[in-house]
Amino acid sequence: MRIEAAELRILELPLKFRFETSFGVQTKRTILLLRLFGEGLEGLGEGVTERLPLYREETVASARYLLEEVFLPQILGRDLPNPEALGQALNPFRGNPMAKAVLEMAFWDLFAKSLGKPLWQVLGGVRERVEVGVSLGIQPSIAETLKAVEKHLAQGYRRIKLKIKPGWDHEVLKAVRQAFPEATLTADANSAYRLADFPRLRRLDELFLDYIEQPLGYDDLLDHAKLGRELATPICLDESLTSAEKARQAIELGSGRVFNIKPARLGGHGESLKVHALAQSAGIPLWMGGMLEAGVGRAHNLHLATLPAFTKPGDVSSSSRYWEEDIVEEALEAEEGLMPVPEGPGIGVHLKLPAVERITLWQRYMSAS
Ligand code: OSB
Ligand code: MG
Repeated sequence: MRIEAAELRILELPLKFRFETSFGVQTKRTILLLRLFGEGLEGLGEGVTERLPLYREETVASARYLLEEVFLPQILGRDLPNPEALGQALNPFRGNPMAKAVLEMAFWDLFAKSLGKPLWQVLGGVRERVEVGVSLGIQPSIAETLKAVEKHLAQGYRRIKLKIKPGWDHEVLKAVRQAFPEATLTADANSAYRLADFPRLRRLDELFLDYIEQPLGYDDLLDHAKLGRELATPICLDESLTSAEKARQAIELGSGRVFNIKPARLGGHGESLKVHALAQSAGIPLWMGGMLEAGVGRAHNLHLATLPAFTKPGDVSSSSRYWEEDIVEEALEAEEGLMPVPEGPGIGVHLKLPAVERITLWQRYMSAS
């Protein structure tokens, strides 16, 4: 597959809701969108960096810099037979998995299209629908939280995840547990606690959460292992898992009993497949995370979530929850808590170009000389 050209854009897409977490409030996404062109086909990738490094260290600006100045010049005009070859081209550059993932995932889309197959089949998926739940931001009150939980359970979502932080944790979770004794509930702290908060975290054990996601440092493995030995509730890692090497260390240390996979955080599908294999042999259940993706990232996530070790509901809910108008033609909508994987070659979604144009803040077209 010779890469003939690339188009990189920065889009700004307003969210339908205010999404509050322990690290801040989001009201819109700033999206890096990559179109890769080769052999008459187009591959699509969507970045998950934001303007500020509040979730992990990378930003829209750092990812754009690397894509424009380093990664794309490196591969334009080159003939890359498969995603492994692209991985090798990116390998000398350290870190920056989110920037790498934009290109890597666009290339997988292109690669699957060149084979004429849906991406999920090329990745080794085993199902055509993905079980999903929702991630609910911190609400203004407990009453509003209960209303939001009720609404999404009624829509058929199979798990409710609540964002928590010190001071917004036990009380709200207990109210939800009392109102919905049978619901599958989880909590995501986005690194808001320290090991010294153990007494506070231990109180959550009485609420029978399926897991608590990333309670401690965004890059930590050791303290999560220590905390995990003291809590009955399993710990799930999100932020700390940025590579297969980190996943191997997490398994060896016992840092988490559940893993959240986000291909865009791990450097792409190739690295995610390695984590999937490690988790499978260690008996660690996986679920597909989300970063408020628009249609391109959401489609990629759905394809990867068809692999066998994804046994818990993911954060890949209906596109219409997030956006008045998405950037792809296809509707990505859940029914009874199941998201159908888009059909057709590659990721199976097509850009709605007029909508993309309207929200483009910046763009650059680059071609092989
Ligand atoms: O920690 O999983 C997270 C969104 C942005 C950044 C981090 C996270 C999230 C979510 C939203 O929880 C999941 C989604 O609905 O896409
Ligand atoms: Mg998380």
